[in-house]
This record gives sequence, structure tokens and C-alpha cells, in this order.
Amino acid sequence: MIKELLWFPTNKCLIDGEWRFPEAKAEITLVNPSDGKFLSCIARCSKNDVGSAVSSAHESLTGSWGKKTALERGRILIAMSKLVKKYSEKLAYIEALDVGKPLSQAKNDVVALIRYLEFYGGAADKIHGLTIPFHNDYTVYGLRERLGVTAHIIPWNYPMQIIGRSVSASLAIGNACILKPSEEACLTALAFGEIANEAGLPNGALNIIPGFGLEAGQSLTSNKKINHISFTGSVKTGILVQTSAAQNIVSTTLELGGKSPQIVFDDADLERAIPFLINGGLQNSGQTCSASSRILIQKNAYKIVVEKMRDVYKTLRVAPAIEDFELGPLISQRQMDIITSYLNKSADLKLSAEGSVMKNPSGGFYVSPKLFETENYMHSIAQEEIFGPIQIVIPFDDEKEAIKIANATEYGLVASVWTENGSRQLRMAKALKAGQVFVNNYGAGGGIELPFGGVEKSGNGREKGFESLYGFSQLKTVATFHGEGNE
Ligand code: TXE
Repeated sequence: MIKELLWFPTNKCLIDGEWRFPEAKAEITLVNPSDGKFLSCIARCSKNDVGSAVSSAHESLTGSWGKKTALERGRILIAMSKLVKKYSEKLAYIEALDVGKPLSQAKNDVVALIRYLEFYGGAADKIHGLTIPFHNDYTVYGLRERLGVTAHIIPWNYPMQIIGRSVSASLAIGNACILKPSEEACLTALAFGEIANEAGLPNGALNIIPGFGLEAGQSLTSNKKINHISFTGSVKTGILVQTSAAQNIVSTTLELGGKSPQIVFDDADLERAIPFLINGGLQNSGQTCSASSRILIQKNAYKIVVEKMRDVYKTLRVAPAIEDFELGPLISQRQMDIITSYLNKSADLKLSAEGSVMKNPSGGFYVSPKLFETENYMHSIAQEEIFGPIQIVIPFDDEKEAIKIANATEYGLVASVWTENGSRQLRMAKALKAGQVFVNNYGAGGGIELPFGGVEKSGNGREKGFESLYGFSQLKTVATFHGEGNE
């Protein structure tokens, strides 16, 4: 099936607008998570390929891409959004097969990519520098300038969404990009390269170098000619990326996942809350940086909320991505082993509810979703990012205790509060350790306009919304002395 969907080369890298074999002609095999079988081969780029990509990006900045006006850059991004729309059906199928996510969730990712391209296409000529009041004999202004060549290292869980939020914002401001997709899911990144070419993005403005983290990824982060690195992935790799960037004094934006809580008070609108509590945690089989893997419930409402969650859990089905049930498989055997190792540590927790694996073609990576209960909020399953379909419910007495438990992990990406009490909504939003706080909702439907990023181990820097454009640019202050003009 996959062959009919591919209208771009899969085993090449994109350098200087041209699809090329990597220098060593090496390949990596992609596996379909739904059946564990061969899906496609992708290029395995090495240090020399990365070097060529970086040179091509720099040349584009002094060439055709660098000469484009903000309006022209924006129009190219809009043209790309139209092409994503044109190829939307294929893109959704490719993402479902490559990542293992249910087809309708992959379709939502295509819609998000379109919106990112529209948003940043529209914003390209609306981001300005500033003037600064100073002594009367000076005029001072700040020029908002691009950073130069930006590296984008992305994971396998939401390739299209993360390319959208990161690459399109960087292009809007006029940088040239090097995209290093994950070795575990890469195909829609390659499709994005073909779409960029079709839309007329000048050669070298976007280079794509598939490969392994320790090879292509590390060559990229240690390259002296990179000006900024945007990284989404694990804390462990984030530390390596930041350490490598530090050698060349290169700035980084790090989005490193979390252990995000949803907090339910006893005055909450439970009918509205329940689907958010569950979908927020289990979307993409829990392999989501902002997954609400912890559900904190006030004691008065505890029994009823858990009962309602249990009822939903019993209806949850896991099946191959294309069948489009509630959950698909995990990305890989490696991810399944991680989940299994956590489940082996769950003996002292109460298993409250479980969904079921409906179809399980041999070789696929299937785990049923599980809801655990505990009062021990320091348990490793309540503390560590598991990145699988597992949620844990924790009771609390009052606002003070809710804040203490919610803030007790090393992470701080997203949190939500469910309460009808307006003063409490405001107090909780201030007190929670997170980059985004949602009140009586979770995730705001992905809200591409909403700045996103973490605190502490969840990372730093913000992408999405206008804030991203500030992150991919810098101000140059120009102070001109002209005197007071007394003549
Ligand atoms: O992540 P990595 P992996 C978490 C999640 C998951 C775990 C491992 O808990 O179980 O991380 O996933 C590239 N220099 N998240 O192994 O290693 C790599 O090729 C430069 C949370 O997939 O962080 C890929 O493109 N690059 C997260 C990207 O980094 C390197 C999403 C991510 O890989 C590199 C994904 C190196 N030394 C996983 N090593 C989130 N924030 O949502 C690897 N890479």
C-alpha cells in the first residue's frame, strides 16, 4: 500500500533543492508499527552530508532565499499550505502507517500542518523591530533579524506537527533550515521537502538529512556553522544537544516532554471533563509530550470521577492504525519494552481499568491502555515520563495539596484545572509549574497560535504562536547620534 502513496524519493536526502543519495549510499529501514513489517528505506546521512546541507543553507542566505522580502516568504509558506491540503489524504495515510497513529489522528496532524503554514505565512510580514525613546540627540531602533541557519531535530511521535511549528516559523523569519527527522518515522518529513520544492521554496532554504541521532544528529549539533538548534525529544538527548551546542555558543530551544497533570476539583463540570481527562492522556497511545499522564482528583469527587473514567476505559480499543480505532500500536519494540518495564513496577498500584487490544497482527507493537490508582504520588509511574497508554489517578484534599502534588515532578510542560470557582482558577494558573495551563479544557485543540514549551526538565524556549518568531530571530540595536540640530 505504501508505494502507491509515495510521490517523492524516500532513500535520499534533500540538499540544495535536490534529492541526493547520501554520500555513503547507506540506508535505514523503517518498520510499520502496526505489523512490525518493512515499510520503507530512508537515507542514512553522515557527517559529510550534514556538512553539505549546512553549506547549502548558508549559500541560500546570500542567494535567492536571502533576497526574498517578508511578503514573498509568507506567500511561499501559503503556497506550501495549499499543497499540503492537496496531498492531505496521502499525507494522513503515510503518517498513520509510519507512526502507527489512528488515521483520524493523522488527519488532524495534517490539518495542524496546514494551519501552521497559514499562520506563519501570514505572520511573515507582520513581525517588526522597534524604536526606543532615548536622549533627544539620538535615534535608536531595533532591527529584527534572522538567526541564520537553524537546525531542527525532531522525534517520531508528531512529525508533521513539529515540522509545522518549528520549520515554518523559522522560514517565515528568513532563516535557512536543516531538518533532521527521526530514524523511526521520517516519511512525511520527506514529503514536506517535496512540497517545499513544488511550492518554489528557493534551493537550500530547507535541507533534510535523515539519519541516526548519534550520526547525522550529532554531526548537526556539533557543526560550527549552525546558528540555532530547535530540539524536541528526550531529556537524555536534550542534555547531549545542549552540551554540544554550548561548545559553539549556539542557542537552543528544547522541548523535552513531561508528566502533565489534570486537576479535578469537586465543583467541576464532570461531563465536560471526562473525555478531556482520557483523550489528553491517551492520544497517540500516550506518546505525546503533553500527555496528561497524571489525573489529580479532589477526594469528594474521587469515586465518581474514577467510575466515569473506568466506564470509558472499558470501551477503548487498540487496533492497527488504518482501522482507526481509539488507539493504535506503539512506535517500536523498543518503546514497548520501556512500557513493559514500567508495568513490571506497578504491582503495588491498583489497576483500576483497562481497555482491550482488538486486533493484534503478529509483529505489531500493541499494549492495552491502563488506568492505575495510588496515593503515593512519588511512585515512579507517577513521576517519570512513560510515553505510553498509561494514566495514574491520585486523590487530594484541597487546593494546597493539589498544587504540592502537581508540582512535585521534575517536569513542567502542561497542566489543567477543572473547577467552576473563578478565584481558584486564577490562583491555580499562577501556582502551577507549567508552560501552558488550561482551565476547564485540555490542549485547546492543539491551538497552533498558543506559545508552547516547558520549564525545568521539560525544556526551555517557546514555539507556536508569535512567540516562536521571536525565538527564531534576534534584535540588533542601532543607536545613531545626530545632535539636537541647533542651527
Ligand atoms: O528520543 P530521542 P527517542 C521521550 C520518550 C521516549 C524517549 C526516547 O519518553 O520514550 O524520549 O525516544 C535525535 N544528537 N520522547 O529515542 O533520542 C533522534 O535521531 C542529536 C519525548 O525517540 O530524544 C531523533 O531525531 N540528535 C519527546 C530525536 O533526536 C540526536 C518525543 C529524538 O530522539 C541524538 C520523543 C544526538 N546525540 C521522545 N540522539 C517529546 N518531547 O515529546 C538522538 N537524536
